Amino acid sequence: MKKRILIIGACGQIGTELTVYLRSKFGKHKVIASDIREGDEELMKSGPFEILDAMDYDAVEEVVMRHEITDVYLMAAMLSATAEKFPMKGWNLNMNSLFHVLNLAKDKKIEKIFWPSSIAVFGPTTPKTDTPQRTVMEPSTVYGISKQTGERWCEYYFNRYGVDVRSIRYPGLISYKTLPGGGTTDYAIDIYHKAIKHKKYICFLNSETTLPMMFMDDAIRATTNIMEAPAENIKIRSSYNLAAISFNPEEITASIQKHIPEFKISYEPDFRQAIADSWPQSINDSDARNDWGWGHKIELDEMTNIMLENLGKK
Ligand code: AKB
Repeated sequence: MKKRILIIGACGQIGTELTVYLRSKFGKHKVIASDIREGDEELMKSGPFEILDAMDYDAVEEVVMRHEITDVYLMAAMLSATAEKFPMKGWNLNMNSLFHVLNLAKDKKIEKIFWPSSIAVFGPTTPKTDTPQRTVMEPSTVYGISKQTGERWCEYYFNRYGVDVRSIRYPGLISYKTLPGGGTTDYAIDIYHKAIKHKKYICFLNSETTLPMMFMDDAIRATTNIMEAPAENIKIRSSYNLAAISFNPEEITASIQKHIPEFKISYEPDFRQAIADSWPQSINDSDARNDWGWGHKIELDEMTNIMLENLGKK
């Protein structure tokens, strides 16, 4: 098989697990991991790795040509909370890296792109529940603006140049292998770490902040399924809504207390509350389900079992 994959941002929360999964599926030498710095030992030992700055077009092109890459997964991004602190850095990273891979595909140097969008494309004027695929989108964060703009460019490059770009709007992703960095949904990971270590957690969102979330295994399955689906099934070339579970801090606490009854949560909302309040509570993902057979598997309590069991071992 000719397929050769480059993962840009392979040491991040999604990239780490995506790299391991794709290497197990296609063989370790077919999957080149890259990031601006080295990742954990397991990832570094698992196959070829390149130090690569996603903002440097020449460097990305050189790695693509040298390794005869066909598919790029562009996982490097600055997430919502960090991008509010560094707006121009967030914008530049999120947009420039996308243009680099879109232009490589336009010039036929690669064949296929995966680019992650987010529920952050929605804003305060979007319907909050069962948010449709097509609806009002007025994102109020730098990250959301960059993701919505990116979606427009993906669709444009598909329509104008035939670029095979595929994308999903990730909800908050929960995993135990690699920590996330700088997101608003990160509390839903930190809470498990603190429950095990200290039996208490101070949450930066209030108790009623319901957000769409997903366990990482489901997210990896969605990512690889959309990339492997026949091109004609991918009818949306901006980005697909994707849903699994929705919960608030009170509900995840109750789920943890089934295992750790003495666990306590308290609330000290900070600037991330406004970001969370601007996002939907639940997502309608019927297009993804109909077009390429998406369906989530892991519910809240099962996720809690997996998280506590695996973090408890560390
Ligand atoms: C964030 O919180 O910024 C991300 C996201 C929802 O895209 N996890």
